[in-house]
Amino acid sequence: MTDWRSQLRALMACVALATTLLSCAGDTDGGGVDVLIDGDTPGVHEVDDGVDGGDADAGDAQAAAIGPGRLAFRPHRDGNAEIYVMDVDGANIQRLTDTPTAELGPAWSPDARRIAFASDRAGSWDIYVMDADGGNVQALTDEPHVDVEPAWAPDGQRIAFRSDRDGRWSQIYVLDLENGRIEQLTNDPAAENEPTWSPDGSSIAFRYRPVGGGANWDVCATDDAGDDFRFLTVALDMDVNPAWSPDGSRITYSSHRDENWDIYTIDADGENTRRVTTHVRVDSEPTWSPDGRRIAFRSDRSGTWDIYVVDAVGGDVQRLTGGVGDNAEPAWSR
Ligand SMILES: [Ca+2]
Ligand SMILES: [Ca+2]
Ligand SMILES: [Ca+2]
Ligand SMILES: [Ca+2]
Repeated sequence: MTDWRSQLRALMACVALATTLLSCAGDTDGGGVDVLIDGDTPGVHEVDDGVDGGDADAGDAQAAAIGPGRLAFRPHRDGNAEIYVMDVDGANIQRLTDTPTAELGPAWSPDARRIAFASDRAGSWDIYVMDADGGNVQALTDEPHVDVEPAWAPDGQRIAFRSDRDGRWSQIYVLDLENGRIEQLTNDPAAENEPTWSPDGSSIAFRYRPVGGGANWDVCATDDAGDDFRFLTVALDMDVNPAWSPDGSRITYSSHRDENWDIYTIDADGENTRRVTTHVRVDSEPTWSPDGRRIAFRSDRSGTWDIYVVDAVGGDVQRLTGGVGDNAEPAWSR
């Protein structure tokens, strides 16, 4: 490969990542850049994050206090985006992917044995799945459009994702893992993305913006056939990053409605809005603990992008990552 071509590809990879990240933050359209770079075979890599919690007993006690499960997340500490996992107290960080391209949007299978994600490693954004240790990577989609933001259905048999494959930049599709069939869930001129399943599998919530909606994104939902469309937020500002609680009763999301990005929750019907964080910096990308008692999220409140955890009703915030490498997209296993 000539040097200029290598540099161009690296630049385009950066543009693709930045575009997707901006889209995740809720203030642009995007995700439409395809980059052709061959990927390496992912493996497991131990990484020193600088925040390892000391002796094992103390770490275990801290993790037990926070709750069950593990956290997948997506830092940018290796020159491009990779999928990592860590214990819920921030210890035992492992890198699961190792490619020169971007891996985004980790999503656990309901049994926590597999992780779906999006990558542009084969020349277009596609949905992939790997074992929870980074092995056994398989492509689930393989076509030239942008397929990103996977969300695993509670039955383990379906994955919802965002795609522009019908020519509109953001609709939601559902892939049946048994037969490979892909059904279009939303089909309208508006933009829908960031799907999240209700735990009974009957509904999918997502981020929605009508044509001409500007920055007024909302959290909306349909049933799993795409019918029964309903608004769950109505504030005239950006309401994004929805995640359905494990017991189905609440949905968390990030919103800019109070002049800066904070974490909120609502009942599954949109009632009883509660503001969970009140920090002046950006709090976004919330994900529930499996017991529903905590919410992990991304924030720049310490001057770097890190993963934090807070009680779902609000309160003290605990930092889990050590300030290295733009940590984002936390996903708490079930
Ligand atoms: Ca990568
Ligand atoms: Ca694709
Ligand atoms: Ca709104
Ligand atoms: Ca904030």
